[in-house]
Amino acid sequence: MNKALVKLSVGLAVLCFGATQAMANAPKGTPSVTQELVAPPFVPKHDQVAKGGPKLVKVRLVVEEKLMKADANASYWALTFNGSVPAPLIIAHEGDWVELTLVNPKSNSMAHNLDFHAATGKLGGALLDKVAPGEEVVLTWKALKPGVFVYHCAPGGTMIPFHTISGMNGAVMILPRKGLTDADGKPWHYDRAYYIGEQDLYLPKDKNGKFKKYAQPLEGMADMLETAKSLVPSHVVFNGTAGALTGDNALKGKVGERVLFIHSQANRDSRPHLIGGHADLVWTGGSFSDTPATGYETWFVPGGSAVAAGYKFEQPGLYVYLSHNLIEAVLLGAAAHMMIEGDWNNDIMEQTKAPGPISK
Ligand SMILES: [Cu+2]
Repeated sequence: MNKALVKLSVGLAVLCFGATQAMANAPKGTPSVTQELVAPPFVPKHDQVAKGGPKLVKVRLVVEEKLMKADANASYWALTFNGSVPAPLIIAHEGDWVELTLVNPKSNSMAHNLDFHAATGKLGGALLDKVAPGEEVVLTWKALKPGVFVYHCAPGGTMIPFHTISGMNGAVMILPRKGLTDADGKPWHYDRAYYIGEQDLYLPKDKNGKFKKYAQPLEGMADMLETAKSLVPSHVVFNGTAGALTGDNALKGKVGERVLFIHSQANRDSRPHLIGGHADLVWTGGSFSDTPATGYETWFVPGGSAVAAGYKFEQPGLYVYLSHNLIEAVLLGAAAHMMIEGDWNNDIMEQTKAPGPISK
């Protein structure tokens, strides 16, 4: 190689290096932490109040296209990040950077990417993080807005609704550095947090009214999009499957504990309600920059968003956390159980007379 060529290639290398640095913009020396993501309804280990300065929070999502049950009679090709519907909750603090490694193994059939509603620019990163089967990509973005936010796959055109209604969505929680505060601005800490991802499914049926089966995801795409145009879901489920969070899989808690519920719906409106309880605090629209609303019976999750609600449990026993469109909750699947341990308080509720013959 002559001297001029060497100079040119060194120059190009510097340019390329410069471009990489511009995208991965956490300043040199920023401490990094690897966040171990977990399957919902659980949330990764995290500090509610940030310790020290901003960090680079590293997360890894691996695409898995897999068959899942919508209920006992229907299965669907779920397009997932890390194998769950919804995808895992990612947690950082305002001012942190999130470094996503997105891996699309060769065994998959399609390209996938991520649009982070919490991120700023390039369609939420979707223009920078698209990967074909056999590729991986790293995207770094700064958490500018505190709140809870949806992320979802958005590879372009009809693939956007197809991937999103096939389960390819999750949520990010960006906590204020000092943690959450109540309506009076006082610190509000939670004892537990649960992430409820609500999924609307539009599964095609055959002439006999049975749910169709497909050998791989793309085979059912045209049918599913046609069914979806009706805007009438065949299923509305929590955690990917009707009954995934009921019975033995009920969410758990104790009397006196404060529980934070993070509820996301990437495509459709929802209206969470806790039967037998309330929301003490609701961060309407998912924004932690705003003062939370207080004492709600039912709150609203606009399609394409996540919302956080906090409640201190006052009584033990069964609660049902559902979408209070009761048709969707009972007939289509959008219900979870919450089992609370503790001592009953007769001051709050008592059966003052057991059922018996009418006395007058
Ligand atoms: Cu996708």
